[in-house]
Amino acid sequence: MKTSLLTAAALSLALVGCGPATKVDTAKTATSVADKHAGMAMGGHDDETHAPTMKLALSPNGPLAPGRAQGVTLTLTNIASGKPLGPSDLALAHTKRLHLLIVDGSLTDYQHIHPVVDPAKPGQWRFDFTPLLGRTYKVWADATLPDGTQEYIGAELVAGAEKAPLPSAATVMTAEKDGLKFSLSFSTPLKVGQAAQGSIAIVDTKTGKPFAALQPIMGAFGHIVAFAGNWDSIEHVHPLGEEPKSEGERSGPAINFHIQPEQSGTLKLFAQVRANGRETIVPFTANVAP
Ligand SMILES: [Cu+2]
Repeated sequence: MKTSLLTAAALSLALVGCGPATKVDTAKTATSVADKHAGMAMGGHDDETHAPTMKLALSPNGPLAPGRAQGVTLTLTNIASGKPLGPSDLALAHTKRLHLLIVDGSLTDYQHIHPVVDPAKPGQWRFDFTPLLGRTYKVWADATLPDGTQEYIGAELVAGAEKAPLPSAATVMTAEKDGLKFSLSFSTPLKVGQAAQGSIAIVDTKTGKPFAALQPIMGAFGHIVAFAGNWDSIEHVHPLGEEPKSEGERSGPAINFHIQPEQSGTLKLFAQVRANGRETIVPFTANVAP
């Protein structure tokens, strides 16, 4: 496993000069990959796998129900020390200490939430969650340790007994929302273990012209998250291109990223951008050849 990952890393270096995308299977264990964007920007490549070091626990303050906001208490614990982790134990990544990527079993209701710390309860975080569906959700905490090691730590939240249908496998490469049209393409057909560059071109639907006024959102011009169809893994996606240095900066008309899928089959991607002062999330479905 270690060897294959190293090979994959070398391959991705050769192809696009970026680190490996790594499957994380936290239903059982959480693999992690050092995901050093700063290092990447400077040409450094010190990605490597580690055993999971953190554990995630979620406790809703009441029953979760579709369409209703519910407070949830979150504890992130260092497995070795048993110590709960607060903001000072985590590094800033994309302007936040902790990102939650939440998705239901059909991979349709995706939400990106930033928990906050309760000053009265050290070691405890909280967030409000409004599930749209009465199903089980997977919550992936995206946390970066001060040494730059990034981990995805998974846990489940049950919002009802409804069984989620399998994610649709039909390819969806375009999306339209909030006056923008998004078209996804890949430099090469997606294949397990093979690096590819993805690009999402954005057009203003009113004028039909390429849209080049993307605003910074969490220290980037766009965030892309990719879930494998088995619902049990999240793929590493590395944004490419310059990061904004000020709020006034604009970018477009495309956002580019690097991905190296670790799972074959359906791949669901969500792109999150900010334009005209509004945040927009759009879904895509691609397929990864074995
Ligand atoms: Cu986030």
